[in-house]
Amino acid sequence: MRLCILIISMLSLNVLISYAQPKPTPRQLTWQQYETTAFLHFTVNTFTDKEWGDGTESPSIFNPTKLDTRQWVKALKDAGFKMAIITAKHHDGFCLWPSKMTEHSVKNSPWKNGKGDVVKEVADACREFGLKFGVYLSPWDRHEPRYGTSSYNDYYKSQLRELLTNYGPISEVWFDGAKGENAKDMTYDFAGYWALVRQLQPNAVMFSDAGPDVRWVGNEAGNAGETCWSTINTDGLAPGKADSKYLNRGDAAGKDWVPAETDVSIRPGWFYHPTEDAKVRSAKNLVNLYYQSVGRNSLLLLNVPPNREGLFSEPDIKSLQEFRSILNETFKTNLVAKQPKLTDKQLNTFVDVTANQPITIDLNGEQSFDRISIQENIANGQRVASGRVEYWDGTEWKPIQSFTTVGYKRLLRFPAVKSSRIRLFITNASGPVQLAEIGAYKASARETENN
Ligand code: FUL
Repeated sequence: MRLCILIISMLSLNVLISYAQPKPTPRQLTWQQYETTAFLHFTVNTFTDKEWGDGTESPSIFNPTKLDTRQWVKALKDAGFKMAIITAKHHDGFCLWPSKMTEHSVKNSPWKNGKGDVVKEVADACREFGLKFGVYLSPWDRHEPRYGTSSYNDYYKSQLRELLTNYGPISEVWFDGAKGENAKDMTYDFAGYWALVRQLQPNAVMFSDAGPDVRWVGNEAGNAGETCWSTINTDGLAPGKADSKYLNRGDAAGKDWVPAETDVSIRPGWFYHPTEDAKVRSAKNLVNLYYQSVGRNSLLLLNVPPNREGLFSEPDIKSLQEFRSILNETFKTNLVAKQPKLTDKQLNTFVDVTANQPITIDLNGEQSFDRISIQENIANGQRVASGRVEYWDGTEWKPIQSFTTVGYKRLLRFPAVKSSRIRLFITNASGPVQLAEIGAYKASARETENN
């Protein structure tokens, strides 16, 4: 009898454990599938040639005479980006919208005679072109005199409220943890900020180093961990204080679903600098970033800084266009033979896979391919810890590549092989695996050529 009770309680514990496995919220799941999103760093720094303004900049220097947010957003749309996040206020404290809380804003700039609102123009362009819209509001503020006192939290929340109520739906709010070493002591009321976002924009995901919805990938070089779990333990983590290696890899045993966002700039700096016009990442370089972020279960947040005229510069637009055209060419034709669940581009139709029981996948006859894409049905969590793919060479199975985590997407790159069949081994998993999609592709020559 006792044994029976013990077994029953162990079984229910098991059920509890499997139910307790972290899963994305609907807003996180939607966000992850955007894959490529854009950052827009724009402020007084654009005119001073700085990366961090010190808060003494005069609003009179902000004068982007040809500002055209439609040009920015159209370029992003054409390049397949799904969201744009504007630096409404960077560390210098200058506001790109006419905040009622301060005079340090566009309302005292010559641009549009002080009647302009960059945040509104970006929000409107995003709506017009069908992109989601997000805002960055720096907690660290080097201009506002209240900074360093508890009343700054009210100031910050009032600004957040303005952004969250006057510009339509907001899909992401970015909380930067950065702060200069000699900055005044300030205890930010992050719990209060986050509550306000949940109340006013419940569909928005919130980014900070440590979540709550989206975490930093731990570097600004465009590199998600080779192993990248969407789970971490947020206990004891705080914006600006998290361990970057931990964030880069995530944590297989983490109890919180907080996927990694890979933020990186198309230029060396986050803001526009004329001297960097010749240092814009090439399309091929951007494609590599895509593999290192989206292809490792992360999301690419690529910064494209508008210039002093208020426009995207030509070299940036050219790289963006070519980037998407290469990706489109590479992933145009899935060489895997069509099957109802694994090639329908739906995460929620999947095949259950057991660890160490290979599944064989037919291609459309003999094919030459050098890319493989694998996806899990992350709506139900992330389970794959390691695996490998092999190809049939006519006589035996030969290895192609081993991998660790999969999650939303794992992209493999390898020298081309010719075959009509591949097989997939999941060698280790933290629970039952739901394999959602598999693809084999031949990369565009523009990706693989040596130049
Ligand atoms: C950092 C900031 O200090 C940089 O200026 C930039 O905004 C980057 C995205 O985040 O923490």
